Amino acid sequence: MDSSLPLNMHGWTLERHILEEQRTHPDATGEFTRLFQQLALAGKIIGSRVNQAGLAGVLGVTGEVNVQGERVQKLDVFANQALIHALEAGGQVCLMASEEVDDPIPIPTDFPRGRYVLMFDPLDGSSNIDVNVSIGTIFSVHRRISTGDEPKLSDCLQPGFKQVAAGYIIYGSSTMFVYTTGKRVHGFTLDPSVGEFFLSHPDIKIPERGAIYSVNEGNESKWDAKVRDWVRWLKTPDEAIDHPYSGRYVGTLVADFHRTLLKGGIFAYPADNKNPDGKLRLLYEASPMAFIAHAAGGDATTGKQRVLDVMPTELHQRVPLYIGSKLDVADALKRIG
Ligand code: FBP
Repeated sequence: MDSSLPLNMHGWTLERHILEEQRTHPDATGEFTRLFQQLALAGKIIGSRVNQAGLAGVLGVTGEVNVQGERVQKLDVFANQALIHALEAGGQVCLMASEEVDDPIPIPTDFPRGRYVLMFDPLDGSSNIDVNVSIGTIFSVHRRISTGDEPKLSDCLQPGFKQVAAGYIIYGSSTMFVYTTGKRVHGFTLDPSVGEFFLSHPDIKIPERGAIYSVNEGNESKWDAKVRDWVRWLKTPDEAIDHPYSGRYVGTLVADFHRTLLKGGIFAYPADNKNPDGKLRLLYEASPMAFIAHAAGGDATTGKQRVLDVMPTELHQRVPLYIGSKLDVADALKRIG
């Protein structure tokens, strides 16, 4: 889908960029452009509420527990509603799925249905919402594969390499929209005074090797020996291989991945004896991030296989994740495999 765009065109909005990409795409219908317009709108709405959270009385929990067994944050509910509302009426999607909702979300019958399936984590980094640390929205787009009147769960349970697009919106010191359609990764920064995302990080390439590792070392006692040894190896001084690496961990996947994408290195959420399949969800966390990592020249593994090759069996299934620079992921695999 990508074409060789004049990437140094500053002042290019996200919408213009998608339009340019679509222009060279043989069967483009404009559906994709509208899908991204609505995703960007939802991102702006969520971003503005996140920025004012302390004033708008939306910090804290609702008192409910979601399908993941997590306490639901008020902003989780707001973000989930903002995405559903922005995407359900446009006629681009036929089915949605969210971290906050047990089952796939049907499109109301009085709205037209499109050919895309959208899955998302409406607000990633829930433990950081109340403490003003970067959080984000993650999305994954597939084409519908089922036939018949009603889309099906099978439309959601597709392997990551089948994605047609993936991305995230990070609500940090600035709000950024980062996406790929499989070949290149582009980043756009929101100019709140204009209300538009502008191209700020064209054609992002992840360094082949970094010098930063990112993992919650508080889980060390729950890891198996190989994972423990791998992390200790990263921290052990060895000039010949530029070790020790520096440790960075925000506790928001979007933020830890964004840094890894720009600076290189490796982020991991290994399996442990509390989470034998890891903590992160395949369809709307690990898989979209893996799609972006590969498009930027990086890699992503569960420790046993490429994340993009995992055949999903459940909507909210979890997978271990090792993601980042190609050589750092290869080193991890050598040691934990
Ligand atoms: P949600 O906040 O969307 O549930 O995502 C899970 C997450 O917060 C990731 O963003 C992050 O990488 C991880 O969990 C942090 O987990 P822990 O607090 O166990 O390190």
